[in-house]
Amino acid sequence: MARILLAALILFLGLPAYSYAVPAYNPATGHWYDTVPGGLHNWADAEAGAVALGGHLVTINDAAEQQWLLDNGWGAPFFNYWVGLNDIVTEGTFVWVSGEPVTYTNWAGGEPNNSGGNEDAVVMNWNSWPGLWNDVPVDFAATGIVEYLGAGGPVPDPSTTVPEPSTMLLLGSGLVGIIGFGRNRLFRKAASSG
Ligand SMILES: [Ca+2]
Ligand SMILES: [Ca+2]
Ligand SMILES: [Ca+2]
Repeated sequence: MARILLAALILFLGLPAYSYAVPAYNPATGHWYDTVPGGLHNWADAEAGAVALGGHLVTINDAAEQQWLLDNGWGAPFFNYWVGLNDIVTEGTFVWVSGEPVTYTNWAGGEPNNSGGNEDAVVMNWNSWPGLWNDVPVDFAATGIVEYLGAGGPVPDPSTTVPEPSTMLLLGSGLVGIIGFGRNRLFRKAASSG
């Protein structure tokens, strides 16, 4: 019985690690990220969707940002995500659509290969390799990741926003007490199952 309770508790406590909350904020870059809505798009439509939200397709500036994306909802292999890198203007010269300089690359082996002579946009998570990049045709269908500009970001979802302390006080001490009681029970449970 204790084992079942412990397993249930581990499952309960572990759930947040597997259910990603997007939009997501990366404290290292100070930017918000989200999935461009509407499912699969060609590269231009994905970028247009990102601009409409107030950003661009993601610019991966360093290995830390790449890893952060993998750890925060965009890490599944075979799920191709558009990034902002492209060589649409000059074949072989890759630039970020955000205008930021190329300071980091994470190409899959043998890429970019401009296969068929018309691969000018870049997806990450190519094949079974989380994060690795491949140049593909611009009319390939993939999901876009938007990186918001500056400190800008999406309007916070009220259902996931933690109330300010002053709001908590207005809600009354009764509710606060219930939350506190629930928390204490949870922690006691965690402590007793060891
Ligand atoms: Ca970036
Ligand atoms: Ca190309
Ligand atoms: Ca390629």
